[in-house]
Amino acid sequence: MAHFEIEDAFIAEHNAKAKTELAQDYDHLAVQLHRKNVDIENLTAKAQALRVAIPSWDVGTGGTRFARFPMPGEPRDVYEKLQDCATVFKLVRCTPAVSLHIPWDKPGDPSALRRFARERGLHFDAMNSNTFQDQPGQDLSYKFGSLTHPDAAVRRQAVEHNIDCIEIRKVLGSKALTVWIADGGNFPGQLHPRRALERYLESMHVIYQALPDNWRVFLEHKLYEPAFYSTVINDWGTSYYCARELGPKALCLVDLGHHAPNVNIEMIVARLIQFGKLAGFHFNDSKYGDDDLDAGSIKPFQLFLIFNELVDAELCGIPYFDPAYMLDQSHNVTDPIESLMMSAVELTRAYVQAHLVDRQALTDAQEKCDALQALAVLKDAFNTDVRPIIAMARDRSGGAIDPVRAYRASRYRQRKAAERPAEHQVSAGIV
Ligand code: LRH
Ligand code: MN
Repeated sequence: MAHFEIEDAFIAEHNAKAKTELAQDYDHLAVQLHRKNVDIENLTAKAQALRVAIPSWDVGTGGTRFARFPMPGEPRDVYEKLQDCATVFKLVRCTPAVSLHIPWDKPGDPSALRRFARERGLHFDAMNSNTFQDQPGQDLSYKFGSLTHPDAAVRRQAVEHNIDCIEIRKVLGSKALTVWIADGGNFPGQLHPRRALERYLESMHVIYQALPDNWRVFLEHKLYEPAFYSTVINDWGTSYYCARELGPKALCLVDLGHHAPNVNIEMIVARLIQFGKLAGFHFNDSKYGDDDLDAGSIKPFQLFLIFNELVDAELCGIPYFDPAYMLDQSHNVTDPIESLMMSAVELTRAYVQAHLVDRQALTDAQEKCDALQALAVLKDAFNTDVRPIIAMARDRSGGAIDPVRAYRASRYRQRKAAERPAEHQVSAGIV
């Protein structure tokens, strides 16, 4: 059965209806920005240049420990996941990279998968190892930990899994491995905090030695869950210490949902930039815990403030500043393709608004201790409606001016429901 794909002609036809209004809104904004000596074309070029990676595990419906409500037309294997990632890329044009999770997406034939991806304009970004679940036929369980498990044999098994991931990646062609471990305890006394961290470093040193030159390993910290009392790599400080101990190829990845409520994440970003250890991000949003909600859906100002630190570093030409931007969300009640498109648009909004900040005026206010003026400079950028810029950027890059409307008009999901009869029974859990 042929696989339905949205054609460029369909997108062009869709855009034709919206071009006039977009041009009017764009020209109007251009006049407003010109008054501030801002060249709108520079911002549109920035919007066209932004790149965000899509996590393969996010194109399926997510769930919680209580339930998961699959929808018709869900991808059933890594190839169908790539079809959906390609559809997101086709409509928003800023997501050519896919981040795989092993073994969820372990390809039988990595070079065939690489070809399939390339034929759809996709390539692979950081790969994620998984020692937080037991796989069928696995010798030793990760119930009580993986890289920090008291039993050296379990640690060895976890190290070997990460090295397997490195081997797969050599064929798939991306140069970063993300290591998030769930290791921790549910009760006081269950873990010896210092011994556990020593074992983490001992295991990570072996993985680090297996990394080819110019590759990077991203350490992902998380405050809690699934461990509910102590987590071994629980915060950015611990992650930073480990990245320093391991060496220049080790960097710290910031998943926005992995912090206690109200933690000042943009400050953590500024620190990791200054220390030369910022790997990149798993963007999402949350109200309480690691809710994995759509980026910018709950705290859009925080997302803007994070990009304000990133753009400030970009403009200051911080050496080796090359953060990886990835989404990591769980789409429990929306069509994942729609949520991923809107989240990519939200990141582009925050990035463009951060480029709108009058850096000289901000520095002047900071140096004069004029707190109100400093906030006003940031708010002026955040309150500027840059949607005409990011829509124009999509249009010029061959994407859809209104990606969700085009996607719905294509009836892609309904067509996939016909192509992909559901195989699985309803289950709980994030994927
Ligand atoms: C852990 C995490 C990690 C992934 C997993 C799917 O909460 O953010 O990045 O491996 O989600
Ligand atoms: Mn994550």
